[in-house]
Amino acid sequence: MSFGDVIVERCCALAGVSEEPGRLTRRYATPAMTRANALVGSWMREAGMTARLDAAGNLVGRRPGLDPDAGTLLLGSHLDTVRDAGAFDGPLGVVLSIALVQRLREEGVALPFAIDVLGFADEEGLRFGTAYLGSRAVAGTFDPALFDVVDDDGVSVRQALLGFGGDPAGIGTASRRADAVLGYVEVHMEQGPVLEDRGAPVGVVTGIAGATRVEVRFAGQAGHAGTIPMTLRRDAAPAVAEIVLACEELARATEGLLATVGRMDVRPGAPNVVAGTGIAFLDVRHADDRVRAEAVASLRQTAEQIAAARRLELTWDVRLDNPAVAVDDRLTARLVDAAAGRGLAEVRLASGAGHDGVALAALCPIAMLFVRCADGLSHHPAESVSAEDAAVALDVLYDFTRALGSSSA
Ligand code: HGY
Ligand code: MN
Ligand code: MN
Repeated sequence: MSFGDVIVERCCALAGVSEEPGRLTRRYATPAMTRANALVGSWMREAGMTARLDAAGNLVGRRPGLDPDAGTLLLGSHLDTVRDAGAFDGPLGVVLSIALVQRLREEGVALPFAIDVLGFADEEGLRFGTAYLGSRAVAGTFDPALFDVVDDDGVSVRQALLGFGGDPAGIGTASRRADAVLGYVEVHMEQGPVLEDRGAPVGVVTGIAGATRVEVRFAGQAGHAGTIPMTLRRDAAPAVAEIVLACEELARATEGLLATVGRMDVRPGAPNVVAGTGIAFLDVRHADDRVRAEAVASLRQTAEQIAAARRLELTWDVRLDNPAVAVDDRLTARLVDAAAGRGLAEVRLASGAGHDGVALAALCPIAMLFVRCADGLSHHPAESVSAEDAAVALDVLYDFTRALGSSSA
């Protein structure tokens, strides 16, 4: 079986490891993640790596280098998923990096530096509304206040991590020293239509857009739907509807702005009860941080006006606020050279999606290689990457790594 076939087959096998029957959902520090780490860890060991869980719950596979002072190249991506996810968003980068190590071993390639393949534990932030819990720990930027954030069941990050076999008190041990890391290179499906449109199997990423996520909560008064006159209500449900539409309206009117409410909730959640609580989760993105910040400020003002007009209390809880992140020129040039060496046309593109590289950029130089995906579809069970394109991406990463090895020998 070709490496491309193995990569796709393993991503599909991993997609069967879910916390929900009939669809793929795998959240941070859950039993499904434990099962996923066990499966991916076995593939790491098959490739001759050691595999361990770090204090933050990331899976870490290691291939030592010849020279202990030559540092470590970090590869990988995330193993957690969104709800009702596809098989490739995250796992492709982890499984492909393991295939690289396997191929280096089979071809007897010795490198001065070590390679760590990281299976990050929380890129999507589905369970706690944050993101990058695992990669922030590796970068040394984990905010201890996050330990007290709770999920929908009232379980805190700290409790979840302890139950998962992590070590909240020792979270610092997951961080890397900047002078011991050569850089972080992530292979990821494009999650968009550009490569398919350009007829290119892979493309090199020029930068990652900034993103803000906010939990907007309106608090009013629950009550009987049949007895409370409309003029006396403090109904939180229409407030949620208004902020959702305000989001869409602002994004439609602002060039390049993407604003999404992918999750909303009204409580207590009974058809004959006026909602006392209304929650909307905003996701706001733009390539220019200034435009994104202005949009978030404008939406906050709108939420305040909605709350005042409806005599509701507003809570504006920013769960994530990441600036746009630049990729490293040198590492990126090496990826471009490796692709050119395979006769591939040079395609560069920006990433509207966030990635663990956003967190790792605080630690070390980062670069990303995108792989074409069918119909640009992602965050959807039908997302797919072909074995042929996975094989091309592996060739590029293989040449990149060997060239890095010979230049740092
Ligand atoms: O939401 C994102 O951009 C990424 O998929 N976590
Ligand atoms: Mn994703
Ligand atoms: Mn991803």
